[in-house]
Amino acid sequence: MYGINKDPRSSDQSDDKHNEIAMIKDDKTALTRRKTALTRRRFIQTGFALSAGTAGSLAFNNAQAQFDSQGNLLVAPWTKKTGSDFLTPPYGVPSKYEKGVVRILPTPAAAFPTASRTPLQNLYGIITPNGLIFERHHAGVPDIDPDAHRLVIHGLVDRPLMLTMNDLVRFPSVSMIYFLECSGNGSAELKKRTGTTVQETHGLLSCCEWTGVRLSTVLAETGVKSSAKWLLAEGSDGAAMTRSIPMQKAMDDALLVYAQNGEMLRPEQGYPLRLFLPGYEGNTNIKWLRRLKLGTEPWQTREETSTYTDLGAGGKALQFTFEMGVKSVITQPSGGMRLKQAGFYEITGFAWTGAGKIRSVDVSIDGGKSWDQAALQEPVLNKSLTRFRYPWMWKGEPTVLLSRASDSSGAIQPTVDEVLKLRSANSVYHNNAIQPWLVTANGEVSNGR
Ligand SMILES: Nc1nc2c(c(=O)[nH]1)N[C@H]1C(S)=C(S)[C@@H](COP(=O)(O)O)O[C@H]1N2
Ligand SMILES: [Mo]
Repeated sequence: MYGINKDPRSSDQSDDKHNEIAMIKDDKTALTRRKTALTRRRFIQTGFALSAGTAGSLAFNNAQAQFDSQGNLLVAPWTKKTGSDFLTPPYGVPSKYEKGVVRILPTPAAAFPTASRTPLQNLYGIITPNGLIFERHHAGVPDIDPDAHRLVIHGLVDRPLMLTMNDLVRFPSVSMIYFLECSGNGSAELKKRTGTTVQETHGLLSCCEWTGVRLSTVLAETGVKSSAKWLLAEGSDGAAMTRSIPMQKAMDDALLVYAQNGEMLRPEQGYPLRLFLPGYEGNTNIKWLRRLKLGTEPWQTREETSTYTDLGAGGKALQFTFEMGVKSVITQPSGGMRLKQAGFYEITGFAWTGAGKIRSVDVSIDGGKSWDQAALQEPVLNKSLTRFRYPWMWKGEPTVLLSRASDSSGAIQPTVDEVLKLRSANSVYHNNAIQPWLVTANGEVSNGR
């Protein structure tokens, strides 16, 4: 009845294309599959319409408009001709209709922007595409020739080593999916509402499949003296970013990473080599890594004394806060969006924790009066973003949407008041507070901080 037996692509095609289409037409299972898909879509529409009470109150258009008077599915103009040739440049880019999906600099614009933010509201699944990963650099992005790059390992080791990139890629490698969050993510929001969108409030966050060699594998090659308790990691950028890392972490799950999401690191992510410390604050993941030194104590570098310490309730600096706390945020709907009509929406977002795995995410659709468990999308991985989903039938009432994560260590995401209780007024790092999104009766969604 929907005219699906008449394949719209069979008109106006080259001979080769024609043969392809003929093969598809012969494939009865493919046709049956399409028929079932259409019927199922119809059923879902009816199902939602029934549960909402009135037909047409939902955000789906009547499929009838897609068919001509004989009941044949209408054919779009782009179906009637051959598409464009292979696109240039040969490295592919998203559709031109997606050009609004980009990283942004902070608002209001900083005099010297040092971070760009990931458009979390536009992401699907858990992986951040390489062109959308937030960047944080303290002295810009260096231009490093991988053939000229060296990693030196020295200090309390049996055999100091200087490794080229060619040496490093010869080691046994691993690929792991992990999140990376700047400990300054949401720092301004600790004091007051500053951001409009989730990109502005939470965009110093990404999740990739990282490929490299385990640091413990490389350290087995140098030998580690038993007196070694700390590791110094130094970047070769203009900031010479340098942090002290406990040896326990270095031997546990630390990676020397040279690739992300299936290709070599992007320059802004540390090309050609970065340290990756799963679950640790972003700053410790030293990019453009050139040196590792083993020692007995932390070095008290600038980035762990004057910055990247948390001010406790009495104003005393707490050192160190390596592990990122349990956190979640709803990305759809989120600040700056508008719900065009009452009806069904899927509430979805991310949850993550530096402590291990996400155990559960609760969602409130009534400003925290009641909470209900969201579905966690598999895979739920160690120190990775976890996608959660919650079905919501919005009746048009003004409300507040919240999400609250808990993790495998038993930690539960706090409210902003609970975070502030443990900190002094000038504290800026590690804001893992629950994010409220206000929804007005006309569907506008805004930051409820
Ligand atoms: N060498 C070096 N490493 C660095 C930085 C830097 O400025 N220089 N910035 C750090 C900070 S503060 C963060 S949050 C992360 C950001 O990683 P990304 O730019 O790949 O997202 O890198 C860290 N590693
Ligand atoms: Mo950071």
